[in-house]
Amino acid sequence: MKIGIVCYPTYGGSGVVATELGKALADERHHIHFITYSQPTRLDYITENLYYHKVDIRTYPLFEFPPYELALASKMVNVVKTEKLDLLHVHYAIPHASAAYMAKQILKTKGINIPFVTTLHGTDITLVGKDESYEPVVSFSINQSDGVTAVSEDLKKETLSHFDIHTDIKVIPNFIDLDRFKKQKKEHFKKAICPNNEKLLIHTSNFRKVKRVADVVKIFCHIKKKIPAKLILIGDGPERRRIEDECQEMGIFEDVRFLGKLEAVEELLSVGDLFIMPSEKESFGLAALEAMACEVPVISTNAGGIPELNLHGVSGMLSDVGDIDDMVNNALFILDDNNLPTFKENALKRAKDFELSKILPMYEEVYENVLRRQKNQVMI
Ligand code: GMT
Repeated sequence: MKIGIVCYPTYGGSGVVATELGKALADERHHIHFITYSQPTRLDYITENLYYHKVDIRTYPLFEFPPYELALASKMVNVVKTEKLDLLHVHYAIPHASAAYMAKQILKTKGINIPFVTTLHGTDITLVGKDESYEPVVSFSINQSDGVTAVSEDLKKETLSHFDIHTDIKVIPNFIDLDRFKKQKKEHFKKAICPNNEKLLIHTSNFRKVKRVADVVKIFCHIKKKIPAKLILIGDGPERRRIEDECQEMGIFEDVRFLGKLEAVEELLSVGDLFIMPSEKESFGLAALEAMACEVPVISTNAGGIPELNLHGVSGMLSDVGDIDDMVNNALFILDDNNLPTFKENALKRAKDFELSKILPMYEEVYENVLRRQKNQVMI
């Protein structure tokens, strides 16, 4: 198949899933065309059947807000025509699904029928999408999609309860490439960060409010009073500065390392003992899956789709959003030397349920169904 993939190319779960999916589909000999405003972060190589088309956003003094959606739709029209694509797959509803709808209508006037699949990732529904400033367009473009997928049962439920949807939504969870995300021998990292064999706690995120990074720091502070521990914070975003200030004020700055955006996050996860995900909302929790694949158990909230990934008492433990005391108790329980090896083993076992090879065929099936339906419509 020749597939056009549209996503946010920056650091973030939906872009990671879209790019890793495209790379895996290319390995299966599909022709994959990424259509984005910059090269996706995880698109770190190009092969004979992987392509990247840059969306040019022309500005004009009249435009206070450059019309990205129009530039994207125009680029989609262009790439579908020149590369003779079979299908478009857009990740994150806003504004990708509505731009795909526009491209589809334009192409129809030229006698080209291009179906599009929309994958809902989370905040495009739970946070931004249901805001009244976007809701009508989001509902419309989901309903107009030829196929819709959501990354968890919870996200599907949220979508159906907040939008008037009359199309089927297929749940396809996030996936993990276990060849890349696996425990590696990086003991020199551990020695450098934890010279006295302290327990190493890790959090990675885009430091948005919804991630509640301040809770990570509070949890760490309590744990540190009970056992020797260090904390690594990976990623960057709007809350980072405030969190750094808080660590200074709390007097724990020496035990916390801010590493910013990291490419080889699996190298640090390899030396971690516990991953902390105290998110307010999380449709799936890809960062937790990456940790689990590197044999790191997870303490998390029970928000959104996280319980579909992190199994309480097995791969980690779950608490209500903001229940710091419970998260601290859970963390201390897992970090106990009598429990930690079992939790680590179980974390990897659970991650294997989401192995790339198990999830990829689900997307291929969606594409095949969409193309079959389209063919039947043309015949009628
Ligand atoms: O978590 C973020 O803020 C990034 C966001 C995105 O769209 O890039 O991630 C969402 O999609 C990921 C991939 O499907 C999911 O694993 C994350 O749980 C989801 N984030 C939220 O729902 C907050």
